[in-house]
Amino acid sequence: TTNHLRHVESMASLPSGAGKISHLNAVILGEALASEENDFVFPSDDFSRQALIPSPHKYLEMYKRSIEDPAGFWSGIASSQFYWKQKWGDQVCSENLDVRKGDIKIEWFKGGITNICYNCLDRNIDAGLADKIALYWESNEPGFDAHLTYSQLLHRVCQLANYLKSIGVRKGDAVIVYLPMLMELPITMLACARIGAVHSVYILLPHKIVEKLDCKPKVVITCNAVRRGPKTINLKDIVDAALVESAKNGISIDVCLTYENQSALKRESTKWQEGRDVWWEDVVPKYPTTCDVEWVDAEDPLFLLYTSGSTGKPKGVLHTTGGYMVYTATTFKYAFDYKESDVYWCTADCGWITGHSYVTYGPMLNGATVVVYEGAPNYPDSGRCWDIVDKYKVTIFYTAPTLVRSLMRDGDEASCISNLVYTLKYPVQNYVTRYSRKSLRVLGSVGEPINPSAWRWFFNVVGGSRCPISDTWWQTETGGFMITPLPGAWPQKPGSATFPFFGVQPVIVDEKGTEIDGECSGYLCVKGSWPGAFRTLYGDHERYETTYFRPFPGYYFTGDGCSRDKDGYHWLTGRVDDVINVSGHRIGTAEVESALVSHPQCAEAAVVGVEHEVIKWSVASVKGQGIYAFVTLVEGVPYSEELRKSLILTVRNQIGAFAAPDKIHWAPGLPKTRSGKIMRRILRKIASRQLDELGDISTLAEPGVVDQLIALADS
Ligand code: 6R9
Repeated sequence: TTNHLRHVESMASLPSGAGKISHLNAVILGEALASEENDFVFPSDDFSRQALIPSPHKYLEMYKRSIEDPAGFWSGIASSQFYWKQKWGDQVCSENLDVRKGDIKIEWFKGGITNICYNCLDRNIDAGLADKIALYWESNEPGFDAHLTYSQLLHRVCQLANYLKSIGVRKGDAVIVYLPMLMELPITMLACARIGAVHSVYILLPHKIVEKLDCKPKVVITCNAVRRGPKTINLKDIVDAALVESAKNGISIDVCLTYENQSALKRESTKWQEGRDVWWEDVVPKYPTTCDVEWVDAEDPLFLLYTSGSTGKPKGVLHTTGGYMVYTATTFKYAFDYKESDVYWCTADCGWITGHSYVTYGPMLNGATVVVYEGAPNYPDSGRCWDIVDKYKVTIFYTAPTLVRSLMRDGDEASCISNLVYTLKYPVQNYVTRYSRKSLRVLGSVGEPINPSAWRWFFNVVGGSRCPISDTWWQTETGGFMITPLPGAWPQKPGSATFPFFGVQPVIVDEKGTEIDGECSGYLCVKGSWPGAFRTLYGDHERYETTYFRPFPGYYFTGDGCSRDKDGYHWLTGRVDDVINVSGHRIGTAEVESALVSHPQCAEAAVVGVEHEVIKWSVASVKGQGIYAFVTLVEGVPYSEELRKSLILTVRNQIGAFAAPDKIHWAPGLPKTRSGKIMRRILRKIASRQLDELGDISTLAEPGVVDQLIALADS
């Protein structure tokens, strides 16, 4: 940290926005500067003036306090901004983070009695937000929408909470939630929290996961179907199949509460199991609109989120109540420079941690107005996001690089307009600029490193060069943001997540676990604990310790690679297993991908390492691993030999000859999870032609792309 503080201190002497306009222009023009590291994008004076953290000085002052006195820093926030039925005991935080000193233990605000649903709803209503819009819901089909004020939301939450109690759900019981982005999803999460039940939300419900659940759920909450783009997806069928599997493993579900999503599928067409299945609309509205809160300890579990580990059993990441509450609310507030008048839209699904922390809890704890969108971001066409931004006057827009790149690929020119109504409303025009977007003031990115070229497009085209981008680095395990820009506080560098959030001490270590100082790259770890950290892997504390605390004793190991530049900015280089070793050069896949994507005709790239001897196409020399790049192209651009050469040349020029891909594999689409992460595990198998070892592809957003890729492998 001393190192980090020194860097920020030197940065504190940088001028803020003033006088930097010409530099900013150079950045806007997209001039490929010699090094990304020297690319500063300064916030405007106007933005900084109104920002919660207006300068590096202010950040530094708060950051120092958060590190020197974490207990004082966090308890100050916890007691002034949240309701506690009873205050925590003598110790704000009690922890052991060193496996050599015994079991890993993290506790914050232990003995404090509270309820996160109360803090999201009742507390804000008491503070005068009863009639403020809590949720705007936008359907997949343009023109269909709904909204709820804070008091209406509380009523809905209480009705469901009462129903759940009536069927026997008690404090500590697990509830499985498999709902699309309807208002009923945050309602369900909040209702569980209100009665102390532990929700476990899924994006996908492959039976492989259900059969391995340790939490012995009795209730599943789902809906019959959802519309995503032109497709109708029958969720209830998926649930039914998963429940058949789980029954074989001794998990019997008593109640499957099913919301009838009428716009997608009518109830007559839904398969039904009498005695187990119940229509939400038939029961929930009959219950009272008030419901007493179940007061819980700060360390009582709030939710489980199963993340499909790359191998073996899924990991049940467990978050508890108090620390998570304080952390998500505080990170949301500062990283998005939140103001009461903001309208916030995060495109993430609630089945991803991003939806937990930054669709539901973080924003609601701040009394924010949140947009929930059911559908596909490019439906009916690639302008939909900006249509929604204009419709609701969205001020903070938070999304993933994968979406930014795909919208960038669809081009600024409208080339295919798929819907008649849209064609009439918007005769061929730019997908982005046909909308005003002037409400936007802060943009956000999460999930992967955002390539500098995608960053610039997001910044210049979407944000009109006006809106800072919060490139938030964090994980399911961390609960909330860890390394993130604070908008307006300091200049950004496109592609860098910048500096740690308050209370977070990132350290970069070498193979031996020794902390390295100054300009360096290595394994990213975290020293000390922060309130939002996960407390265990459900039912497997041993695996928690082995995976996260044993690799570098004394630290939490993130599994990510990271470098720190001369100005102290952090650059995430991807998962450390995504490092390729070519003739002794360690190359992060993210670096090569970034270079490829900076080519004007390349939309997206995924790079994997392959053993040289197994590849027919390899050059004769033995380089250890070869670099195999999958690329998707900007819409309308044909793949050609000339383009292949020019892509390779781009990488040579930007990184060096040693990083030039040995093989370019043209791909119409890439295999991704629903949260937008490229599944490199599958690409590695395709690259090394081990096609019978593809493994489970059921968690892919579009499993069809795998066949396409295989078909194109040797063309
Ligand atoms: C929130 C979330 C965590 C992994 C993480 C890292 C990658 C997320 C990033 C990022 C670079 C960012 N990641 N945000 N890499 N820059 N802004 O994504 O959680 O699904 O658990 O994934 O995602 O590799 O370790 P989760």
